[in-house]
Amino acid sequence: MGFFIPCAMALGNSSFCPKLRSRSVWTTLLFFCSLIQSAVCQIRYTIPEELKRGSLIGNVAQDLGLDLQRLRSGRARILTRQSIQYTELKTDKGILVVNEKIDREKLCGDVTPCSFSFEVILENPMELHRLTVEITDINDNAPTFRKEEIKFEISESATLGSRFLLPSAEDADVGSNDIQKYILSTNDIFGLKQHSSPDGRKYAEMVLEKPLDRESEPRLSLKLIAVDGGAPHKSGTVKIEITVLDANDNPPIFNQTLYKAAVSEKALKGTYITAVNASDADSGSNCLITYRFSNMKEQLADVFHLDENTGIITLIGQVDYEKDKKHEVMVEATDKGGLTDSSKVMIEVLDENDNAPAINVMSFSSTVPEDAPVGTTVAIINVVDADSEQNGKIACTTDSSPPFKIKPTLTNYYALLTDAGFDRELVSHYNITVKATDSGAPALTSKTILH
Ligand SMILES: *[C@@H]1O[C@H](CO)[C@@H](O)[C@H](O)[C@H]1NC(C)=O
Ligand SMILES: *[C@@H]1O[C@H](CO)[C@@H](O)[C@H](O)[C@H]1NC(C)=O
Ligand SMILES: [Ca+2]
Ligand SMILES: [Ca+2]
Ligand SMILES: [Ca+2]
Repeated sequence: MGFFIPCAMALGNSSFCPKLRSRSVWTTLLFFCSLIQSAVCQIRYTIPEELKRGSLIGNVAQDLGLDLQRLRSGRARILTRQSIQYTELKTDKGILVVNEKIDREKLCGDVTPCSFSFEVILENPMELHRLTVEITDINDNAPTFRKEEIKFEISESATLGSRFLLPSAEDADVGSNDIQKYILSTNDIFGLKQHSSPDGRKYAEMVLEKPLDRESEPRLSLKLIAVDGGAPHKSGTVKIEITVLDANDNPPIFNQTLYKAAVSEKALKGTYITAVNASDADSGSNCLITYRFSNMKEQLADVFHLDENTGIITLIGQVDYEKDKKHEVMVEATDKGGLTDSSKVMIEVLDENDNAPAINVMSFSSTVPEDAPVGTTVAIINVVDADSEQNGKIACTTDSSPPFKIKPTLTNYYALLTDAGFDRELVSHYNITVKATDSGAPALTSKTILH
């Protein structure tokens, strides 16, 4: 626009710089009167942004020392190069008012101070006055984060003092209305460290102050709050979701220190004996457990089997009560990280009546004189039964009674005695059957025939 130069030249005699006579509550006024170009007076008003349309900016007539008559006759009007007509000159009152709401953020962004200028022109004679309106910031923008939520995955083994950069917020306002600080929601684990980048932007880091423990707190939800310095403050919040990743910090633990089981000595191969069970507070492969027997006697390795995944112990061989009444084996649980626990399994072998009494004739006189007295010992018999209790409790009898009878002597020994007189002419020869029967259910019997 070319009118500035011609106007400035055309002026020269008509203007003066009036004294400041009025000052509204929220405007300030400054004059710059050039001695060289005395016709040009600069007036500067300062107003806050966001005033309503029609709000008073300044009394231009008064401040320029012009009366309303002169404004009218001079057809006073505003010349501006701005596309938006922010101000309006009310010639009837001689005041400058807001024509269009002014948004400082839109007009100036981060630039401070924020102002725009325009001219008031009068004709007959021509006068040109420059007016500058400075716009001060109000706190009309809250800090905002670009995202609503940010996620972290942090190992529970992270060392104390580890730092995690947090996103910064933006606040379109300037100066003290811009972000002043960050606050982290109250928690026991993370602290906050605030920094300023070289361009003055503030940002924060989260600092690990207490150890993480996935087992007790697998997830943490925190909030980062950005606060500006306006009065009143405005703030913005972003959620911080922390997933605590597992470290193998828990060994497997058996649910019992001793497992008791019993197996019959008659049990078939594949018989279930018991199951051991360890659990591990960790997750993923850190809680995958395998089981094995530890320090097991070699011969038992063919008798018992421990499934490494299920912990189930089965019989794969033969147990014999008569050889071992119980077996004690150690079991070990190992997680994938190599941490272990051990426990004991006591397997009682249940006796079965699987042994018949064994009859041994220790001595036997195959001939007996006809006049042998009643009660003469004919044989000494030893009977043993490998079973125990009732299964090994023996009764010894003979079918040839009379003239013989059996009498227990020492433990496991029996005597076969004559129980009547003999008459060789009647019976010259006897076949004596001795029977030994245990008290098992069912009972087992052995016989032997003496002749
Ligand atoms: C192991 O024992 C725990 C409790 O002691 C139980 O919750 C779990 O189901 C058991 N595991 C198996 C495989 O039986
Ligand atoms: C331990 O685990 C075994 C196998 O799952 C189960 O039978 C037993 O009841 C558990 N013991 C306890 C004390 O929970
Ligand atoms: Ca603000
Ligand atoms: Ca603002
Ligand atoms: Ca863990």
